[in-house]
Amino acid sequence: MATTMRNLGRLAATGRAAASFSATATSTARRQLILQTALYGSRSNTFSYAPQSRWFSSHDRVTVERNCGGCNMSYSTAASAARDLDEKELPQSNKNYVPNDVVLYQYQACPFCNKVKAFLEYYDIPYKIVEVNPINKKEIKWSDYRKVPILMVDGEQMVNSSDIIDKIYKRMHPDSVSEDAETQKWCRWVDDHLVHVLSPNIYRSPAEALESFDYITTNGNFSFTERLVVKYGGAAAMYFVSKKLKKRHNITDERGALYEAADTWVNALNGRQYLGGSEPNLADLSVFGVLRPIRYLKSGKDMVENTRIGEWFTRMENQMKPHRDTTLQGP
Ligand SMILES: N[C@@H](CCC(=O)N[C@@H](CS)C(=O)NCC(=O)O)C(=O)O
Repeated sequence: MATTMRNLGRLAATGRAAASFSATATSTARRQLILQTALYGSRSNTFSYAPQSRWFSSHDRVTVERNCGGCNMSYSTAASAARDLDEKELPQSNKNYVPNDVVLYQYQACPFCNKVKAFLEYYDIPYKIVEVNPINKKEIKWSDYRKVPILMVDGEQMVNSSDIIDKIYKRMHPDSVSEDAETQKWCRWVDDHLVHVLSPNIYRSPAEALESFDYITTNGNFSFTERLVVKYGGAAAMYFVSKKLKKRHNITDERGALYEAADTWVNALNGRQYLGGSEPNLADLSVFGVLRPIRYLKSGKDMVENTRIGEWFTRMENQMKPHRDTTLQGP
């Protein structure tokens, strides 16, 4: 997806799509930023559970109310979403190491952020979320690292989704040898292949690009004006960029590539409930995490209808523990 961002930036630089943003953007750089970052930025003014709720992680069971002007924001939490910590239900390893204070800086729809969230939720690690505004990124101004996810773990900054997961996993399993070759192979497949199939699919047609940007902007951390500009401008831009991405990644039929990836994954399961056997492992969590934001978009629905991935996906959804720290921080 970093490639997506670079491509998007390049396209923006040509000015072809940037014109769409001229209503509010104050400079070319700003327009570029909007384009570059709109892809996975997301946050809602009001999260409440609704028909499309399954697009969201359990984190979103939080109810968020935000003043439209963006000045006053109050967050209330759905206490029912908080799940009592029952030691007996926790994976054994979680009893050894549980970080105290975990804060995830994210874009709601970012596949890499969702990988980290899937990991935290599976291991029932409470975390706070800071939704980053993808245009000014002011929530991560303090960091030299300019991407998300950033995970602060008891004051320590962790970056890069795979590294974050590996680090925490190793702390939770200090005595275990590193992940087996099969798990490592499929974790790499997620980063090297699966993520590249997503953009050409979710921006495949003007209607799908608009659907994706509706999701992104409805749930992203944008001002009212940014939301409108990014929704339509971003959809138009990404529709064209996704065609370039298809070429770059040698994809001729984007849906075919998505279906093939989904069935390749199911074949890898080889009859097992999860790649990890009777319990998900890090590869299960990675595949699930990156697919989660698209699952209830048209591309994700098509994927489930046309491949064998649905049952595994539902099993994975059921493995996620409700997000237990309902604190949201934002501008
Ligand atoms: N390899 C990184 C990739 C992270 C990444 O590319 N994140 C995107 C969001 S999906 C990003 O922050 N792009 C830069 C930007 O938004 O300006 C990871 O796995 O965490």
